[in-house]
Amino acid sequence: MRQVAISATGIYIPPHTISNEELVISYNQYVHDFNAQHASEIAAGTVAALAESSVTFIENASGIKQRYVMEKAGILDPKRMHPHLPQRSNEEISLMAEIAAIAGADALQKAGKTGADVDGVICAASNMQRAYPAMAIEIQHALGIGGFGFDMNVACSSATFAIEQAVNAVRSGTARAVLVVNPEITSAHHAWADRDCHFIFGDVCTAVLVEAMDYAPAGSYEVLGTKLTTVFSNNIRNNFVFMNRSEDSDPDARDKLFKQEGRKVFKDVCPMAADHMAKHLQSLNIDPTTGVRRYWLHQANLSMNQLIAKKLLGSEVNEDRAPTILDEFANTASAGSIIAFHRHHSDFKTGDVGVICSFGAGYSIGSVIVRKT
Ligand code: CO8
Repeated sequence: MRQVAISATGIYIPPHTISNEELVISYNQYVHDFNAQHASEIAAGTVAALAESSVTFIENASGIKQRYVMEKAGILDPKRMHPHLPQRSNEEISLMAEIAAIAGADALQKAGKTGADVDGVICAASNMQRAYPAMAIEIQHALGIGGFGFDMNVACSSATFAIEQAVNAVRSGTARAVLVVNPEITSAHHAWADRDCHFIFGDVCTAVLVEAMDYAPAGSYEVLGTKLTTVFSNNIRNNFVFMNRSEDSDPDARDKLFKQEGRKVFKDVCPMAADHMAKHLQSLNIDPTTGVRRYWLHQANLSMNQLIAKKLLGSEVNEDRAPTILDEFANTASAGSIIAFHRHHSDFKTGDVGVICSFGAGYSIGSVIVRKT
């Protein structure tokens, strides 16, 4: 079996930012408009009045300060509250493929490789722009990559689950290198008019190049192991699907967007993620406290990451041990732990070990343990 490494990562950052202040002003305008429009029903008790959102709540509850988005005006328009993303013709590259090709090219360039050096693309994200042809095949085409391409979705764990597939393909010799891309345009399927979650998500795309060790540049990150776990839960759900028309269900109904029981998710997932990493590290005889230099955790909630680290290590962790990027990016679904790795690995020394870990809908948890060569 071949040894396998992550040789480079890449990123595409969208052109617009929305601060919590901007988001709350727009959301509260929507609340005032709604309450004024339904004043008589609210007075009669047949419609519940909406409550305002607050910047203080958002920052205290989540740690998020801003998010990047592909388009801003539509999201902040209280009469619309979702982005304007004009439909492209079949002759143009699709939006997801475009941002994935940019992030992918960034990773290839950092590894000193071209598309001709890669034998596969996995496009792994929480939502796909279309059912077929696969986004991955369009990205393959854009980057001049041969071999195969396929799409996969394990929500927030899409990236780590895809890295395992890439590692297996390279380890078994079916590919020299596989490019994993995570184009997360969360803004298009987010419930911007729901006070409980309107602040949570942001857009981005990350890329990870997985290569055979004998082929990867010096200083790559050897993959010591990968571990995936799933446990069914309805606490994070989105019912938007190809059958909506045949179900005669409303495609604009609330359940056709991201929906969650945030408190329950927090409570369920923290112990699961800590236990998952503990077992994975134990299987490789690595001590979570002394044997791991850094944890690049999924970026959904700052207190969640603090609690997971505390359960795993028995003490609070600082930014050096478990860096935060969600203050700048918000929750970017599968891309969060990869952005943390992308931004915070240049200080690693040969032999340092780190853990990339995602957790989210499904529930799904994925970890990748790497060692700097
Ligand atoms: N402003 C002011 N007050 C608010 C707001 C708001 N915006 N929202 C809620 N409140 C109030 C509530 O009404 C409540 O008031 P009261 O106590 O009077 O009832 C109080 O604040 C507390 O509310 P919560 O219990 O809901 O607040 P929490 O402290 O639990 O924080 C969080 C909410 C931040 C959502 C938190 O629960 C959390 O982070 N949970 C974990 C979430 C998580 O990790 N989810 C994973 C989802 S990501 C994923 O799996 C990917 C899916 C695919 C991507 C989809 C892209 C669109």
